[in-house]
Amino acid sequence: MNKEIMLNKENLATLSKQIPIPTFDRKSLKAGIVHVGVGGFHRAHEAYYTHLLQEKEGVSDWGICGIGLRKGDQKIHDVLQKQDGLYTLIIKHPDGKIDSQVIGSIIDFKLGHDTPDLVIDQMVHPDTKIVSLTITEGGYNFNSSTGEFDFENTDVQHELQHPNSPRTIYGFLTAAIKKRRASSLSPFTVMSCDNIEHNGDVTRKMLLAFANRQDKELAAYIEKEVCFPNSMVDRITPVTTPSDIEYLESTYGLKDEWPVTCEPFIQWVIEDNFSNGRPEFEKVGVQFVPDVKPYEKMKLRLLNAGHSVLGLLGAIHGHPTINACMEDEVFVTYLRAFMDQEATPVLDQLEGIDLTAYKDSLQERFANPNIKDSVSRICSESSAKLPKFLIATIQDNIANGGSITYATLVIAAWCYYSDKGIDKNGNAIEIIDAMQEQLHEAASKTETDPLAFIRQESLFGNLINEDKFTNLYSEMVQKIYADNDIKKLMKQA
Ligand code: CS2
Repeated sequence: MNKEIMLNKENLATLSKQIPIPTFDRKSLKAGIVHVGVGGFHRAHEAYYTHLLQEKEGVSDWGICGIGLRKGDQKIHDVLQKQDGLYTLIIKHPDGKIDSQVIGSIIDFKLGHDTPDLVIDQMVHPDTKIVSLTITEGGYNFNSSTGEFDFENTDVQHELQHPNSPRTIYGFLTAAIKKRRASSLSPFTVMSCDNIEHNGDVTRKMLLAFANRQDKELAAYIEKEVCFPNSMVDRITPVTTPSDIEYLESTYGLKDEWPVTCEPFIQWVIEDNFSNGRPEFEKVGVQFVPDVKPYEKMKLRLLNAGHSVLGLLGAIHGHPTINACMEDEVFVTYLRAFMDQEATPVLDQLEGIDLTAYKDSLQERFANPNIKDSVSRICSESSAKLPKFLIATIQDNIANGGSITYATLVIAAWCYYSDKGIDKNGNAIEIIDAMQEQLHEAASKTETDPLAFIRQESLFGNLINEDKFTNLYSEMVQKIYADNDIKKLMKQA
């Protein structure tokens, strides 16, 4: 068998015989975008759109410098450095067709925990016009129930004392904005690409809260000069598996240590609100709109919440993937009932959007049998996701007198999942959550205090005082604990 060819810039010409490679001039690219959080999603979404724009227009101002702020980012840094920023995007269609191509928009990578000064310098560089973020829902450091900045965070406390050794995104952004200002450079745009309602407004509010404690004058400058566009981002991007790496080796003789897989669907709706110029992303299908809020709410409350509904119920039933859930009629019916009867009635008016078609398309996307998106990815960090994706819908329906049955069963399933960590067949479930210990501790009191889990105010706010919710939840959670037959309860809902 032939030896595989390593993915790097020297080998691109040889590889071009097997697989599409970047055809634009990567050497002349400047890092106009500094991106924090180079996970699979960024590589399937913003970096892909940026690649498409290069392919189409060959503009040299908009390459990407990746940044990792956490120790865990070392691996992606090492892989991308070794591969000269190149990686393969594997797009998996529902009919089994697979399109793979090498993406070339990432041109550099720096690590914040290792070399904070280099990260700040990169953000301060005159070429930098946008700092974009995919730092996950939990990375924004706000209290879910109050929406206020969490000053208790020890990293935040450290950087407030030591502004020159930042640790969180807020320390880095303030240090960089301050330096740019001192050098009379225009500020960059801060562009959040995370699944948070009003993601730009939230980033702005949190950064201002932090900056106000650190340097009030700088905070006033940020408030006046820095733009934070809100955006809705969408592309289902499962965790890369060893079989994806093997697929590239056996199909193309290509050795890529960390490719990305995703679905064909892609969407980015963003407000045209930039401090210092922007790429002409509209040329590659990005929608610029005056107000993105209705779109984000629709996506978070239907797609992301729908994922969590399937993920948590699927996890305790024993379905390994989202598409396995969608092969199960009980799950499909349940998902649609949740979307139609609970999520849709509390969405805002959306002109020109056919919600029925949107929900139909979500069902098709979830059912894509080649994506194999694990329920464990969906359930990971539920404590940061559910308050916005699902609990907000329960709260809105309580206020409106609407149905809360479908969403409440999911909360009861989340309690059981956090407590027992096993599925119906007794198999252990891998739980990944920054609040894992607290969740487990609260959930484990359920047998003596059925409402223990929902007493966690930072997640559930004042729902504990809503009898409609507590009565239903209490009944459901006790039924799950009695025999863990989630499908029976789903059918009864
Ligand atoms: C998922 C999202 O993390 C989750 O729970 O719902 O990652 C989802 O796949 C993306 O937002 C799709 O755009």
